[in-house]
Amino acid sequence: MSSPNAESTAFRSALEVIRAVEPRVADAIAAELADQRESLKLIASENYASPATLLAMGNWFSDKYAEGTVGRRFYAGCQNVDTIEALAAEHARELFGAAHAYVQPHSGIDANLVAFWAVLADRVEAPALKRAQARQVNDLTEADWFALRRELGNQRMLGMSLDAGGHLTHGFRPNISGKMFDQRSYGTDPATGLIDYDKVAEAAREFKPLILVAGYSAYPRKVNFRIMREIADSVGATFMVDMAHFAGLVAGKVFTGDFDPVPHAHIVTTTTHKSLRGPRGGMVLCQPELAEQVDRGCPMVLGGPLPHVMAAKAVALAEARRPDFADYAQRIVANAQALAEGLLRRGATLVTGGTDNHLAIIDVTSYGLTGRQAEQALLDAGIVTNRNSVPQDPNGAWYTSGIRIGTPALTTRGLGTAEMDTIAELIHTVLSQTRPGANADGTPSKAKYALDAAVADKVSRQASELLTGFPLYPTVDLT
Ligand code: DSN
Repeated sequence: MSSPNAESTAFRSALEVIRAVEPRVADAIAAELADQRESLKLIASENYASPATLLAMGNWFSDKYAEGTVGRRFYAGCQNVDTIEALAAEHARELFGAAHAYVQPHSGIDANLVAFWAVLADRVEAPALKRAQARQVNDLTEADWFALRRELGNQRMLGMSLDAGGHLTHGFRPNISGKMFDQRSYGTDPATGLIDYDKVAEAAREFKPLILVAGYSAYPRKVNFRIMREIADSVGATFMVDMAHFAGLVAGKVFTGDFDPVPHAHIVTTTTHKSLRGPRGGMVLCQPELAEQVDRGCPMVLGGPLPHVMAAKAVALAEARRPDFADYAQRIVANAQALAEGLLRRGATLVTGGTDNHLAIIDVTSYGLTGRQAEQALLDAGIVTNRNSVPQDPNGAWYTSGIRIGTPALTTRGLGTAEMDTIAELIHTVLSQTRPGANADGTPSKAKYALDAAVADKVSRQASELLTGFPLYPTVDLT
């Protein structure tokens, strides 16, 4: 434990040093803390990293180029970067029981790109190169590569569709993943909202993907990774899981057995800043056979690593190995379920009828609203959420019909199930009192809405009062 005043002193001193150069930056940093302290944050992908994690990022590691990986760098003088990268990887392997960990990706998308690249390099380019036998890689023309790919005949990805809760990088056609791969998506059962594993198996049999992707950014249920692996094996696909959203629940042993992706997947990607509560960044875990290609992520896919962020990853992963993190992970889910139950009791409609992870999706069409209208109305009342598609969304990916809510951040603040019921009441009050607006020509608007200012003010005050009992970063006093 650091001494009681150490954190206040550290942040105050940092701001003083920054203020001497560009006071507006120091002011914005202080304002961000004040805003975060005041807002009821229900964004499922956000959290509050520890002071130790935040402080580990502000140092000289930022000045160092370290392309390559531990012990095999393209720059001299990386001995200290080696130390922190090896430490972060060791904590990741131990925490998740993984054979190999690569802690350089700058974000979740970067982690996914490294994974795609590693699978392509391992399963497409390596055999193709073997066929090219005596020819040198540098001698292969672009036409040679295309010919080899065609010959090999498989650069296909099967992932969860965006409106069912999958991520853009799981093969959404306009995204780079949808350009790199011929893609097909699996959705959810229209009646239950749940993944239908028989349908996934059928799609896999028809499409024969090179990569089967599981994982989500807006699916409120567990995924059975043992079944998904069996499906992948049945068609010879590499099984990849993007656990960015629920990595904290895996780390905290809430998701075990069939629901822990690490023993089942060939390759697992994640961010480090969501339920895992680390610094903003990404990470790849994989089976030994993919390790060599994954470790070539930088410079083959990524720009220079961010050693200062790897230092913070090492700190946060060490924190996640402590017993109290398991308790935190359990509370995240208990809170999400209490919030979902509170909403259902008040008449809200939730995708799949509830949750067994850290998030829930409210279908706001039952309140006569689009996601865009609901998101803004809630924000007016001091409740920060984000709009999200629902399966087969009639309002498309911009306006949407859903609101995604999640509990990792408020759980870090210490709120519990009783407070979740109060929050359900506040959300329901706002949504039930918001009216959809109209365009100038009288047609219905998907963006305009009306919410009585008195209602917004009252809810906002109630949200602030609720938060007063749960101070954010209580050990940090900037005054
Ligand atoms: N932006 C992340 C989320 O909110 O889920 C995914 O990229």
